[in-house]
Amino acid sequence: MPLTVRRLRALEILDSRGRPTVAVEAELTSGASAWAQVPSGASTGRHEACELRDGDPSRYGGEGVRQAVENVERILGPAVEGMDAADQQALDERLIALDGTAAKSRLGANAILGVSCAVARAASVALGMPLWQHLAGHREPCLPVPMVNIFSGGLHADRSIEFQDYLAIPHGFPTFAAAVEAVVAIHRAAFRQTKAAGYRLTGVADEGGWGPHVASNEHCLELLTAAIEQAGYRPGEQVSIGLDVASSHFFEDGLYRLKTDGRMLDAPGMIETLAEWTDRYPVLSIEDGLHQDDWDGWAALAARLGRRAQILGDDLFTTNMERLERGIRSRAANAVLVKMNQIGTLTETFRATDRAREAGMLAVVSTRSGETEDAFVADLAVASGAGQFKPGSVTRSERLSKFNRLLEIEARSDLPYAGSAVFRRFISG
Ligand code: 2PG
Ligand code: MG
Repeated sequence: MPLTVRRLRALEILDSRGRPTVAVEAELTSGASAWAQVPSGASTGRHEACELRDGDPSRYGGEGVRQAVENVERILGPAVEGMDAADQQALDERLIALDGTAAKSRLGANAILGVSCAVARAASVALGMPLWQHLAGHREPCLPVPMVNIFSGGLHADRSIEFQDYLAIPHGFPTFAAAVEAVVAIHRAAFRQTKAAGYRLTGVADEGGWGPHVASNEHCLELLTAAIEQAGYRPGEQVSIGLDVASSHFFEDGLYRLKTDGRMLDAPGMIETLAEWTDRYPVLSIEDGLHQDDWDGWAALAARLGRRAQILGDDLFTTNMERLERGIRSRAANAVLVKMNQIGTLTETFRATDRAREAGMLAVVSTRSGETEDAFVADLAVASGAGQFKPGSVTRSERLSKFNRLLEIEARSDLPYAGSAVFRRFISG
């Protein structure tokens, strides 16, 4: 019996930064219904799909999403009523066609993604299947290695330093649960290291990591390496480091402005610096090391470091197939960061992880810096088989909803933990 969409409802809710976002409820004729909540970024790439905001300064400083909510209830809902909720591709194609613009700027990618996810979850409820299993289809699901934010800078910590994320990658563990235990110990050890180095910590940054005003961008790498050791783990072997440079956000007039370090670098200077740091610290992943439109620079960075580390495109690709194809052709990166709301439907999101695998690239499913308590993306990460997931840190409930969901999936299934196998091409021995 087909699972038919009966009705969609939508609501303006708040994300983890207290900014409005969209929630959608899908009800099927079987009686099953489910909600989905849409995340929102801060360090957004120029080529992302459009997040529709009202622009009415009298409400939430113009950031309200009432128009997106209305688009779900008045336009998208009636158009998908009667469709088969289990046929995600047909549903998403209808949504894409209804909008009709490349960036989903007419109806809003936030409105469209809410519908795409809510219908998928309602279908999984009706089928009595865990969401990850319903989403996985022919793919090989697994528990992903989390890439966990320990120190934050850039737009997630009021520009305390320029680099945005210093992440712990706990690949050398047999289970997801053991990996979580390790990163929690490292997060705590990082607090102790930072205090011992004389810095004041008064709270956590947007993604739950520490956001200290350290003396230099490199110093966070020292602190994180020391924290891994102090927590009792072997850097590089059990736990490696990831960087999200998010460099588009401090690139001005042709230069990367590392104000904290008193340095201005061009692209070759950035590549040199990243290479030096990869020599000195157990760096296994470098995201957005160069700005979002420097295709030649990216190819040079990947040629220089791509055998030793994951060269990961976030703002570069924005989960957009045209940009991903260009990156594959030009060897601009060896990995793609995948965010549902950068593109706006589940079908397009899976297209990116599937294409990466086919092209021999790695993929990392990611949350946004503005999240909600919805853990949909955790199921997506499992279903994609990507083997890597970027959930933010191990504090703040919008982050823990994802960790806790993955712990639950691991406990209730036989799925393997992706572990060090994901990084085999970089880790010798
Ligand atoms: C990123 C994300 C998550 P934002 O840059 O990778 O860390 O941040 O959602 O602000 O784009
Ligand atoms: Mg990023």
